[in-house]
Amino acid sequence: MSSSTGSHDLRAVSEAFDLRADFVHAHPYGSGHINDTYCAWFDQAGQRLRYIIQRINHNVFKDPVALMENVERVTRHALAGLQAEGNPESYRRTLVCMPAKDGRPYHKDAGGNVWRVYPFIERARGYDEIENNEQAYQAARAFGAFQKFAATLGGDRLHETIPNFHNTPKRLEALEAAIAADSAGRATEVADEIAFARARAADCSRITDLIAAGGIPERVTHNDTKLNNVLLDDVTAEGVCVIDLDTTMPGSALYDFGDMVRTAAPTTREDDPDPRNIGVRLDRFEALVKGYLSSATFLNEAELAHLAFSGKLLTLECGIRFLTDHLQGDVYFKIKRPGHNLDRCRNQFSFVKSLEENMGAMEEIVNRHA
Ligand code: ADP
Ligand code: GN1
Ligand code: MG
Repeated sequence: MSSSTGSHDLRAVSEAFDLRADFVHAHPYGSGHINDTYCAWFDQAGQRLRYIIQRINHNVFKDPVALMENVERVTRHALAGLQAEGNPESYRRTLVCMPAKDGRPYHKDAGGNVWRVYPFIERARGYDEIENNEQAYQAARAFGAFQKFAATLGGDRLHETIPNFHNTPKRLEALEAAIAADSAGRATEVADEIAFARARAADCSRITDLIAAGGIPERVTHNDTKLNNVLLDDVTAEGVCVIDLDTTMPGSALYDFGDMVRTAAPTTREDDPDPRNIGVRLDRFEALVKGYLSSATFLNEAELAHLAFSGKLLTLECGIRFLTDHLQGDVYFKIKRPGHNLDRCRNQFSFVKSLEENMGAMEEIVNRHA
């Protein structure tokens, strides 16, 4: 069987890890925009099992070793907590870093790529597009529980794997720089999108101002809570495992709730090329609020007061990032077709408009449940 996927030899990579199993084959897996993810099958003493093998995108994450230090700390703490409570599925409820043969939680290859291996979480999956309110409820409940557990981490502050990741004013500045440079010659054709972003500069700084003034606390947050970053049980839909921990670091609870709204409250997927298809479903939003508040029991008044706004902010920020990447020639997010980032940007900005139109109703929903 072939072990070479693209330019990477997955058999060779897996041999750097202490898996005590024979490599069978590997194939690209999932729809993440950042890392190179593979599902790799092994034979262990006659039993087939699979692992997730990932190459960390070191263009996006400048210090993959520091990133893995974060991931190792967070996952060890989660496993210890699950075992202490006697959870019968402790290795299914958290990611676990499989050790490399040198004992590290990662392997650096001759080309400078940093690789890691996680057990494949079976009988659960992540969704690119939401199907029902129960999924919204369970995903939000799982991310809220993740924040609650992360608050018990203790020790040093986690590394900031991407500095200013959700600093929306800085994201707007990056857009202005990309417009000025216009390195791909695309600025004139996106004048409407540029105007849309500029008209919302005041929104961009609303949360960062509150954080600076001390009204909104820093917490350990996930920072990438899109719906497909939590695996839901195939049978019960329960959120069994929060994944994609690369951006788990100091942040605001609102960044996490906002990104759930961005990905679990719309009527269509993030890259639907027809922006008219996207709008907010208030029943989905309500399910998110209920699920999140069922586990995130620690929020202060200012956080609660900005839950509805956070969805708009994170969607605006993501649209700004897609537009910036389009202007820079698609250097950050993986794309599958020309104009993909522009489609994503238009879709996100259209969702921002729908959120603006429904802000009163969303605030009323939060008030009813908070
Ligand atoms: P990216 O940062 O590129 O989004 P992720 O860590 O989210 O990378 O992984 C990409 C996809 O791989 C996920 O959306 C999920 O479908 C799948 N995946 C990742 N880790 C696991 C795991 N341990 N078990 C099962 N599926 C996984
Ligand atoms: C990326 O890695 P993935 O696909 O889960 C991105 C998020 C964006 C998201 C948009 C490290 O998430 O910030 O919101 O795409 N992750 C990083 O879909 O930039
Ligand atoms: Mg992901």
